[in-house]
Amino acid sequence: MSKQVDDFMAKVAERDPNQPEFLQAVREVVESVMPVLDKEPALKKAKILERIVEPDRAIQFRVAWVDDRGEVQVNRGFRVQFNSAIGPYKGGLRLHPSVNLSILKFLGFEQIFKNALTTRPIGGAKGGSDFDPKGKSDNEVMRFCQNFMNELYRYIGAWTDVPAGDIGVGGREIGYLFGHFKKLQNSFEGVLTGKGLNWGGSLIRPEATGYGAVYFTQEMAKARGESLQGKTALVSGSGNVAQYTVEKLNQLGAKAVTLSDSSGFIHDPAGVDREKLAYAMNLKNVERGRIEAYAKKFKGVTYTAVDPKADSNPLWNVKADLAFPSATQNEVNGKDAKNLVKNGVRYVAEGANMPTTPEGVRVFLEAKISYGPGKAANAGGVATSALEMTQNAQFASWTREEVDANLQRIMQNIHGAAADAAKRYSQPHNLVDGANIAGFLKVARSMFDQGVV
Ligand code: NDP
Ligand code: 2IT
Repeated sequence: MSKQVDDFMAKVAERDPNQPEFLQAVREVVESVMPVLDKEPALKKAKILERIVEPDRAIQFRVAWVDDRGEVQVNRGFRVQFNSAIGPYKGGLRLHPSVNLSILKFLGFEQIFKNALTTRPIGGAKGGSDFDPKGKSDNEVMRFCQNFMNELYRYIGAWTDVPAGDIGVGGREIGYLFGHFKKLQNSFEGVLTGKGLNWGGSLIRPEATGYGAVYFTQEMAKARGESLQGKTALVSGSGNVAQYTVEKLNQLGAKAVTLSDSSGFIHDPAGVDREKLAYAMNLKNVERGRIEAYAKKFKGVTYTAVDPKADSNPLWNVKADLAFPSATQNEVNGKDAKNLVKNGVRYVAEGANMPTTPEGVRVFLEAKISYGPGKAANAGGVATSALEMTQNAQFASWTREEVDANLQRIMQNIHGAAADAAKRYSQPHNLVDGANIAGFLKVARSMFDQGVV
């Protein structure tokens, strides 16, 4: 089997040798689905795997804008429309200096299977820019977003492609993007999700990724006859996903003891309670400050600067029961994973996309801990985006309770589908295979039905 995987990957790598993140994401899926394809000769003959690794299209464009000093700035914008077999393209926009085609292709590729797992009719896409929002004024962010939309608007629409937030894109950016799309197209439509509540947004969408990751963990705990009550959690990141992960953990009687940003992490052994979380949210969302300030504000909290080039991240060496990597890709390497397992972490749920390196994934699977890969564990965000699309299409607004009940049901279904596929095709504890196979089969069969396109 590994020869078949290696041969397939050699062909993918030949086309895109300089896209390491994309190749990493593809290999993981190919390793999971290759044995299944051997039992599905029709899908094999139709070359579904060869087709699914090629995006429907990848759009790249110039974004020129003028900063507050009057200087012209030039950024690169992208939208990778990966697959529309089961619905309109759907996936976030990332604004971060590291953004390039490899990163957006890995994200768009994973989005295909994640979106299929949500049970909603949404295809896979991702986009963004190497624009760095750090240190930019609101006006600069608005000008950037408007110029980004000056090109993007041609390719998106409520029935074509519906972008949303990701790193560096939250309510503020979605507002600027939506306002400018409406200006250009003269159409008030559900073209973006994560909108404000007064103009077509859904309750619970801001909370959904973090809440969903915790609901998913609850399902993994139930499968072991356990609950999250009284458990201690490591959370990385301090943005949208991390914040609402902590909120839901608190509501369920668990305790988060860490938060981080790209400079370092805080360790708060007493736990990030409601009041401290409110402080952290204001710090990150309003003041747009650094997480280090949290350690200066509250007693008994330590701050550790993290060197991204070091061979491990000390955050993952803090003792706990649960871990929620919720910052960025490849933030947990093999050594970090070993530290987590050694310290007794038995549940890992990925709020971020592909936060664990392949070596780290192997450590979790070999240790047979409960490990929820990003495509499954963080699917609550995009699932609730799909609920926002449904409300927009109906000109309706559901209550908080309705959306939350839907989200919980969807996370239960995702866990169930991944666990069933793992049992049927792989090993019962292997939710990586389970999520990849369950997501893949739905899309693959849809592509097969629709002919060679
Ligand atoms: P935010 O922009 O709100 O927060 C990102 C957080 O991660 C910040 O604390 C940021 O620190 C940190 N971070 C970003 N890049 C790096 C890096 N290269 N190294 C270390 N830390 C970094 O983004 P989100 O919370 O929305 O996204 C976090 C993760 O969750 C991403 O992987 C995203 O793809 C994924 N995700 C998001 C969903 C959503 O609905 N928003 C849905 C599903 C997955 P700093 O402030 O220093 O940059
Ligand atoms: O990675 C993701 O699933 C997201 N950033 C959310 C995408 C969406 O369309 O809500």
